[in-house]
Amino acid sequence: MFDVNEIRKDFPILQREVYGKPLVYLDNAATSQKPRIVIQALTDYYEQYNSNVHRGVHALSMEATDKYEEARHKVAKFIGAPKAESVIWTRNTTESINLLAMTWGRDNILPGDEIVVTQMEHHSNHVPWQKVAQDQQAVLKVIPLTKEGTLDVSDIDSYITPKTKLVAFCHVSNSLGTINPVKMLTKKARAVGAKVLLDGAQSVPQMPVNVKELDCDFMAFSGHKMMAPTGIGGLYVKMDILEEMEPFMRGGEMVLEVWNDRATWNDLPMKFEAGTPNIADAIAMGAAVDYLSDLGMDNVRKHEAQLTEYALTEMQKIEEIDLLGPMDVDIRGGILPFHNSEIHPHDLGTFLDREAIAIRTGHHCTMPLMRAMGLVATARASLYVYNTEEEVDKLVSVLKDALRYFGDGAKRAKRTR
Ligand code: C6P
Repeated sequence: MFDVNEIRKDFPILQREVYGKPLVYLDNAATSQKPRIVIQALTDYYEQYNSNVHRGVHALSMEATDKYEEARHKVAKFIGAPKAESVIWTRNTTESINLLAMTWGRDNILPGDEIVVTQMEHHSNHVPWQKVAQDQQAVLKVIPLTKEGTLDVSDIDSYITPKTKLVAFCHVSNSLGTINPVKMLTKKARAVGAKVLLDGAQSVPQMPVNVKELDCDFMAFSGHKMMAPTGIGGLYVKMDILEEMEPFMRGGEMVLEVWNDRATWNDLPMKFEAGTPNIADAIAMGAAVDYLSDLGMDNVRKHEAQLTEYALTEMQKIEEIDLLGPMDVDIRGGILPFHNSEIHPHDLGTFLDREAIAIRTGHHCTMPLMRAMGLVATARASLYVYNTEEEVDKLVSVLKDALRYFGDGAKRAKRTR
């Protein structure tokens, strides 16, 4: 394992104070903090070899191209992709899924086909499929949840049927923390000839993820949740599918030859990367992957599971709140949503903020899930590799102060499950 206090020294922002108090950053599911080597990779690019990729014959351009493609290799290896070309750079998970929906989705989902998502999807993995279903006269099916916040697979064969073309689901839910049974769902999808899209936005940062072992056809992920800058992410597509897919955007870099009336496409992955790409952030994502690989993703997950277990134990002692999501850390990531029906989560979030504790409040871009749970919003703390038990203690202690401050109503309001 690693020494968390040593790790913290690598993140300049964790040394800062907010309102004169040490920052307790527990909003990692929204975006993670960045280690110095990632920030340095950005500076190095702009100070030493800033230039365009795949275009120039000059030294700077070749250096930038090498570093940019090297980063793709690192990311591919990190997620277990057999080939670097099967990873397309995008801005984030949202863009990855939209790219897939507008290319593969439109070309392969036909009238009467079925797309299956789950009740815990982020809007990014729900709304694009609504659009494909509407446009293609296909049917969108939603796998429901148990009251523990896991997928209710008791009737799974009525959701994944011979009409299913795609099963799209999050590996880890951003609103519940639930780790979904990828292998089981993939097996079900395979049995009916459907493809599988994994939303890895919350899992790739937190645990070893290997697309080959998981046998998914597509996986979307965001750099900014795994220590890389904002504005860079990836879409993994199985090579044989990617070779058949039509381009998403058309323009420079993605073409091989262009005539007045037609064009042919460049090799993979350039075929899907029209225009000047986000070079600096891609290279910095390579640095983020180096950092995480040095820590070891097994260790990252172990730390997360231990801290989550600790946080769940401590937070369960607070009578006035409901903790949402499964209580078994084997099927839970470091995401801790909680709720009290008498106190708006924004009030709790603001109270915590005054003590320099950063959490997220709201619907977390999962409105269908909130609706299914009969809630409008929750408060959510989310952990990462640099968080400590002391920070969890601080959260618990200030949360108790908040509940006292907002009064007796808080106590009465605990929902009965
Ligand atoms: N969830 C959260 O606070 P983007 O914004 O494209 O990088 O990621 C979208 C996304 C897709 N799927 C899951 C499971 C996610 O958690 C997210 C982002 C953030 O929960 C911002 S809403």
